[in-house]
Amino acid sequence: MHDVFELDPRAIESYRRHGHAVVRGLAAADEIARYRPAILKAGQKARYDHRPLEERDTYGKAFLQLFNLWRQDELVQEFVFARRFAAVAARLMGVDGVRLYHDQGLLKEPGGGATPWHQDQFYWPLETDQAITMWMPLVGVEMEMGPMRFASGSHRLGHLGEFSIGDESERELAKIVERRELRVRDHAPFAAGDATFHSGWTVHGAGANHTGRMREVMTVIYYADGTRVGAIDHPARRFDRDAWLEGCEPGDAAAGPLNPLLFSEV
Ligand SMILES: O=C(O)CCC(=O)C(=O)O
Repeated sequence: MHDVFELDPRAIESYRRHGHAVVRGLAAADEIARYRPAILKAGQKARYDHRPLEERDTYGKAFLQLFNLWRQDELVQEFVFARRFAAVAARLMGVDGVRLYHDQGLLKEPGGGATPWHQDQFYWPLETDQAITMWMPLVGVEMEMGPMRFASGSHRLGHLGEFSIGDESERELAKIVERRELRVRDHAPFAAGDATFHSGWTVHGAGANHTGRMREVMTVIYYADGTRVGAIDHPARRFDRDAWLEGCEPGDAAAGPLNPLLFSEV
């Protein structure tokens, strides 16, 4: 994958102001065609929830969540480690370097439910506000397939409560979005290889998949190089520290063996 990408300054402004931005054509169609089969194959191996859709709770119905696919396949690793993607993440946040937190495939099945409102950073024991997710469809995604939606400006509100993703996060965060009159934005429709980026504190969710097609999305989470591990003061943050920050204790640099530096200006 080549490194060069001309980032539209309007994306930087949107990210800083609203907590989310769209970057069209970040990966080309031929690149998606090359990496998609490997990502889907790795995803099949990583699938841990084999219950039928109707037996799952709200969170389980929203998508199949397939973690750290880069560890399964060299081609997937090339995609997840792409300097081009990491450079965009760094430029949006205005930092010199970014490390990998983890990747995840998010497959919203035909008939899959809505993704409840939530804040990602509730899960992340990272002492920084400079953390970001790239969400990249591997297929065209129109409104009916359940693209992401973002509560603009919510990243500035910080940690809004100990809400893991589910019915409670949907209910409580919807109240905040309404009370504060936050504008809800999506960037649909998407071509394969377009991407959105959102900040760790941005309140976001997604619609249900009303089509007969799988909404195939790959995500990569990055944080600023130099970030320290935060307090392990919630079971969700303990889970994340153990899973994604191997060997790192609170106060340590968040730079374990699973957190390579994917982009550095220096
Ligand atoms: O793809 C979705 O439905 C939700 C994705 C999401 O919450 C995320 O990438 O942070």
